[in-house]
Amino acid sequence: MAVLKIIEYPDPRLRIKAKPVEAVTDDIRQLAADMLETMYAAPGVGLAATQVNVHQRVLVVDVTQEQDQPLAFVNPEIIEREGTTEAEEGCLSVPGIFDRLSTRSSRIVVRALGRDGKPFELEADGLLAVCIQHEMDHLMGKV
Ligand code: K1U
Ligand code: ZN
Repeated sequence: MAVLKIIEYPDPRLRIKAKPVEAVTDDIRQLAADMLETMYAAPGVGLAATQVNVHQRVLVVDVTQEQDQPLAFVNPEIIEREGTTEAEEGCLSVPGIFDRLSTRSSRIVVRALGRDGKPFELEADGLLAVCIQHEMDHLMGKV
């Protein structure tokens, strides 16, 4: 595994819209593993492929204090959303700012492919829901 370089605002590559992954190959699995290592090293609770200058729809999150529940999402889409929440957010691509306020859906259901290439759905709320929405913004080229 490897710790990758996280690109920082105002790098224009953060504005590139990621493309769907065509197949979950060993390269994609390696990318997800490297992204998790990069996220833990930062430290952070999420990371989008865009932030390591890979413009494919892959994101990773782990919001546990123990850092023992890594999740990887390939081609994520939000298929249900409910409620709103005011969230304090940080961004590893905007170092030094950890309290930007945003309005997010408070509960979401995400559909994605896992590292095994199989589809799964995950219901999320709290920090996990906020973090997934933040990473999906990165994949759309939003900072
Ligand atoms: O995508 C990113 O820039 C990562 C970002 C994700 C995020 C955090 C909080 C709310 C929404 C999205 C971060 O991980 S910032 C760092 C952070 O939150 C953190 C750092 C150390 C310990 C715990 C959290
Ligand atoms: Zn961010």
